[in-house]
Amino acid sequence: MSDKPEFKPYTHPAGGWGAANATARVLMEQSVLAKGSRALLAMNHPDGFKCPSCAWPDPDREKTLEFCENGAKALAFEATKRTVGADFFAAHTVTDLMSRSDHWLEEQGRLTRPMRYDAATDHYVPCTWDEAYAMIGRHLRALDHPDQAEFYTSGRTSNEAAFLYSVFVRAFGTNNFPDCSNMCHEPTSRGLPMSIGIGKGTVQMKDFAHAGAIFIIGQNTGTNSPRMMTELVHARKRGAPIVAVNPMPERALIRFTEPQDPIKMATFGSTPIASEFCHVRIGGDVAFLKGVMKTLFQMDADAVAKGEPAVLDHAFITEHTDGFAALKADIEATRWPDIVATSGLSEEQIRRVAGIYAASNATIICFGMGVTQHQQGSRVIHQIANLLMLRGNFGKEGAGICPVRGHSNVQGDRTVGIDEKPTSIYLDRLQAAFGFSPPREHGHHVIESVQAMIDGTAKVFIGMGGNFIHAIPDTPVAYEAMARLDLTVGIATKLNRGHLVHGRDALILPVIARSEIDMQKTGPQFVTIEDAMSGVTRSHGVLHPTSADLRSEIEIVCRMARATLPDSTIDWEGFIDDYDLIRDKIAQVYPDLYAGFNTRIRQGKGFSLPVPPRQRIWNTPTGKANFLIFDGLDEDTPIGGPDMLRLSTIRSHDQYNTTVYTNNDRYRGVYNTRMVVFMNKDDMAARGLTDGAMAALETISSDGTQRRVNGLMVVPYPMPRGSIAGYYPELNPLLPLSHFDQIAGTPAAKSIPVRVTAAAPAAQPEPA
Ligand SMILES: Nc1nc2c(c(=O)[nH]1)N[C@H]1C(S)=C(S)[C@@H](COP(=O)(O)OP(=O)(O)OC[C@H]3O[C@@H](n4cnc5c(=O)[nH]c(N)nc54)[C@H](O)[C@@H]3O)O[C@H]1N2
Ligand SMILES: Nc1nc2c(c(=O)[nH]1)N[C@H]1C(S)=C(S)[C@@H](COP(=O)(O)OP(=O)(O)OC[C@H]3O[C@@H](n4cnc5c(=O)[nH]c(N)nc54)[C@H](O)[C@@H]3O)O[C@H]1N2
Ligand SMILES: [Mo]
Repeated sequence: MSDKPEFKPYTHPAGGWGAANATARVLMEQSVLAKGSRALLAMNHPDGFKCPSCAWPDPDREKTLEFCENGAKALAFEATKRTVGADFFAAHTVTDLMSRSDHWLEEQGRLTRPMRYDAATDHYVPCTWDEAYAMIGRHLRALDHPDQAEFYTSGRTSNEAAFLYSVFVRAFGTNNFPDCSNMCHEPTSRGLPMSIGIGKGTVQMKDFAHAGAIFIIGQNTGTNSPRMMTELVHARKRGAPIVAVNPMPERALIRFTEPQDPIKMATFGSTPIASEFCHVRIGGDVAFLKGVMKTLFQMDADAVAKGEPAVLDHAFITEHTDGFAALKADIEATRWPDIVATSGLSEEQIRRVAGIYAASNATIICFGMGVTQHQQGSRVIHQIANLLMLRGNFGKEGAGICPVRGHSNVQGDRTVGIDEKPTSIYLDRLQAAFGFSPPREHGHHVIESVQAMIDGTAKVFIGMGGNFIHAIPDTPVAYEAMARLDLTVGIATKLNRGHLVHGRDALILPVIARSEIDMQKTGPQFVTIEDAMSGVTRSHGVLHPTSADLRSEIEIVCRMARATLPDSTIDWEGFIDDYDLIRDKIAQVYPDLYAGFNTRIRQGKGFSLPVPPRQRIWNTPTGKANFLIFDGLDEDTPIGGPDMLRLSTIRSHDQYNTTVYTNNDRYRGVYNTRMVVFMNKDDMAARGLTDGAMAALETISSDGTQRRVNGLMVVPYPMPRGSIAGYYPELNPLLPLSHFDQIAGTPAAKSIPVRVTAAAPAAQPEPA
């Protein structure tokens, strides 16, 4: 195949041989065939390690293999034989590395030893671990106030490391915990408690087998949580309808072949997935949800008038909810023409979906970034909860809300203390368990931390995993702000852009990965994670660490703490030797969740944390599940004129967030480029754009800043009119820092108002 950018629509089912071949190829390319397949056998097994890719739980049924194409990719790129050591950094200045693509940086391999930035030569040079810790301690102790430091966490970090990190940072004196979840499911964590008293999903894996219908709103299952496809295939095979709501007809939501189904593989068979595909406009989900609820109210009134069984679950509504009358008034006042115009869906289709929902005795609604990353993302979730409550779909087998989380431990990190707004109960327990008084002032989330860097009040940035600089909005502004910091520290497995956009002093600290053996004084250690359904499980690495000079995240946290807080009475060294001691402390700080942690985690596959709505217990101020009202239908502030397009920044099939595996996106038919914009043919024609034309996008905003990305290939695609899409992180320069959800602080990355400006030539940096 040529290496020219091209668009060739994909017409096969997703999964199947394409996925099986891609799995074999990626293991081969990363030269990890032998060790990779050994590791794959151990992935997601009770005595193995948890897949580093997504937060979807393991099924209850026994299978010999429990991985997917994208899990295999994540593993292959983690277990790769390629390494970047001292020689690599000696051969490249940081300026040189900056000119390379993200894909190229990722391809170079695993970090092997601690490195320090040397401004005199513009190279990263080797340093010892002790020098690194001393540098961190020196910078942190030199600050006027602990709030001048920002402590980022990405969601691969284990419960044990995240818990100790939060203890260290609070003992140091700040609650500045920007976290990847701030950009992700924070609207779930902050918005959903207002409805049902907890910011977590209420379904368990076994519910999928009992659901009468499943909705998937704004989530690209086949790419981002492929193991969830198994549940969808099973549901369809037993006749449960699936409703997909998405501006892109994602391939796996239409047809799918399980790569682990030998008969379907041999016969090239496949299963249709969505029985109803709702081609919603970007930001049209509230209109859709209100339309479904409007139909339900009408059906209920008709049924009652005819003396037939009610459509709404009035017993549940009376006993368990608050705010029903106000919701009913709001929904009934919402007009069909507005619902149709905003959602882009026909009244007929919305009524049909309401019929599916009304006919199902137990419904699960799943959702992803297509819901959360809007200016009113949290309030869209309230409407999802409302719809579920109308038919008592909480605390019932086969029913509930299912936020499909991203990073494999993003939910767990928040549970064990990575929270810029900690509760006083938690802080009191922390004080009792560790004997220091933690700061009570709330700290920074991601947006606030970037603002502090821009304002010059932040001086130090420490990144526990992740690639902060490429995940956040307003890339060029963020680059400049980051470069003014006194110290940046990247605690990471792989080299990424975040290590190249650095402060005056900078460190790269390489860690033992999830798949690798973590050997300490008391023997090999395991860590734990909490999946998207609140299941806590063990993770034991099985591969030998890439280099002897790697350290565990836990050791790095403890040694940073010791270097920063020399007089601390906490036994940091003891935690490094024996991770059970950390779990004992977690149990002490969270007795309601983690009592008996060390015993329970060793039994079977682990245990589930309590989710009160499963028992119809509502920890809200009213003591009930609350129907909440969404004012109007606009998820995003209307801005711009008739030429405005809503841009959604999404993931390709071959990337993991900021990690780009290849420049292809198989299911969407894009090859050899990521600089594309998916657009409806009529929107193209209205702008004089032809297939494959080059275009530039410019953000529409009122803050006086010009945000523009050039060199985008226009791909004609079945998008609704006015809705366009392109890839994250390449399009993050178009996302203003001020464009975020007011409840959660989550950047509205799925709804950037833009216009197409003059055509521009291709500008894709892809050096050899
Ligand atoms: N292989 C792989 N797996 C991953 C990741 C990865 O990058 N690669 N990332 C992980 C992480 S951190 C996360 S958070 C998840 C992300 O997984 P997803 O939640 O699937 O995230 P996205 O790919 O950003 O896009 C979500 C979907 O929303 C749709 N969409 C866009 N705007 C709207 C809208 O207004 N309404 C509706 N209804 N839909 C809309 C898009 O078309 C797309 O199908 O996946 C996790 N798993
Ligand atoms: N425009 C736009 N922006 C977005 C999004 C979007 O959809 N559109 N999505 C947002 C979302 S949902 C998220 S979650 C964020 C993601 O933001 P991040 O979580 O910050 O980014 P990742 O790309 O997942 O981080 C990858 C890096 O993590 C490091 N790493 C990998 N494994 C480990 C490990 O085990 N330990 C340690 N210490 N490091 C490790 C590697 O060095 C790798 O380069 O981006 C957000 N930004
Ligand atoms: Mo995420």
